[in-house]
Amino acid sequence: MTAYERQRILLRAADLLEKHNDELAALESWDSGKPYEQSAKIEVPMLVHLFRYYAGWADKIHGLTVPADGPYHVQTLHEPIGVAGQIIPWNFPLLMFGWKVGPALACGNTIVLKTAEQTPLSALFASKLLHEAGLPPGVLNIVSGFGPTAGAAIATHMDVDKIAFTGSTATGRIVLELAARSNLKTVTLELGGKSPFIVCEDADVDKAVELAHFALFFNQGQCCCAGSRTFVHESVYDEFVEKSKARALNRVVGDPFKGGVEQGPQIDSEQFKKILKYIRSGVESGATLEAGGQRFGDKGFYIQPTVFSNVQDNMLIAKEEIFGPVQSILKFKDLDEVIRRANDSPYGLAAGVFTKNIDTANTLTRALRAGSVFVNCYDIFDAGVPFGGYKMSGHGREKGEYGLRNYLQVKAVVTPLVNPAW
Ligand code: TXE
Repeated sequence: MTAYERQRILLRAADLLEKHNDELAALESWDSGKPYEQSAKIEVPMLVHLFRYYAGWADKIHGLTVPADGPYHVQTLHEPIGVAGQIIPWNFPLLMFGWKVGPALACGNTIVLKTAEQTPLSALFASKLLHEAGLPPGVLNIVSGFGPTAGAAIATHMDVDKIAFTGSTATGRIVLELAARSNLKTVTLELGGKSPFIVCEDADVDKAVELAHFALFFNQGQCCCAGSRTFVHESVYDEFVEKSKARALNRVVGDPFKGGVEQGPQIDSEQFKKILKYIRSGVESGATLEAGGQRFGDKGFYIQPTVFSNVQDNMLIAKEEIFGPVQSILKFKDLDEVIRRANDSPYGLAAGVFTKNIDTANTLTRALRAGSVFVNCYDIFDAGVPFGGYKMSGHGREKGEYGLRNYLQVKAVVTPLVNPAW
């Protein structure tokens, strides 16, 4: 298929996804428990935008001519890799579908994508719409299966040329091993995080509280890049803690299909129990429980928005990914100290910086070892902005122009300038 044909299909797909915004959003919220308003007003529109963005790339992917030494014409061809295996998680099923499928199709690959066991529905419907848009049979194949069987089969398959995985660091390691043991397929990984959110002494405390709250509690706290270590300068610490507590107590928890609800249930009983265990560990290790700490109500996997203050770096709640609505607030004195502590983590996915001082912002953005640094904002996921991790948060970047590199082979073609006289 030509690049122009691929572009037309991706554009038609975006139109169909947009037309079915409400059904897609309903499926997403049924499966995951996230607020319907969030699915309908943020996530499906982002998916639509992402398909238009990658449609725009489809006819702009090309190689170079290289001024090699000697009488040769050298060119590079950018070709599709072949069959892309893709394994996605349950926290953003539609967005993860888009981040993986959009660039892979723009580059001309075929796909076998496995959804998470908890959230199979929205990707099936989105894939149906892509076929309605003109995608030929066999190009995009969705497998609703379990990790250790269907997922592992994709990772070990000798005819799969590339694998893109988003999920836990432990499973990412398994996927990398399976790829190494089979055909050495190339692997991109987007894994866990324990991202610092740094509130400096010059910050407007009210705004910082709101942004730090959003950075942690968005999507029930189930974000790989959640700002889950809130570092606050000692001069504003007490005020920040008081106001964060009040904000958490005001967070609207409930039926995800009710208007105005900010927080639905956690994804499943396993995650629910894991989060409550971390809350117990926070209390036992001596952090101060300021708000929440229990399940919310007596039905479903709801958890009260929880805030801990006086959190120390060596506590489990400050080191491990909780993946739930649990904010840990730590105190710092100066920039060198907070840079050292923020970077003292095996993860490096994202970081937040809240300051009015441009020097402080410049210093922190360069010193922090993270794939995304958000200054005075958080969770900006525009299609053009690359996303991925340093250290054990992963390999490679998704979205933007960088995201295309995961799905392209580079072929060097060398031809003598004049036919050699043999
Ligand atoms: O993840 P898994 P789980 C983190 C978060 C969460 C923890 C566990 O901390 O609490 O991971 O969640 C597939 N071969 N994140 O157990 O197992 C699985 O079917 C191939 C962060 O749900 O990593 C699903 O499709 N695939 C994260 C996908 O991997 C396998 C988002 C993710 O599941 C497999 C989710 C195997 N052997 C959880 N085993 C993020 N980075 O956003 C499982 N899978």
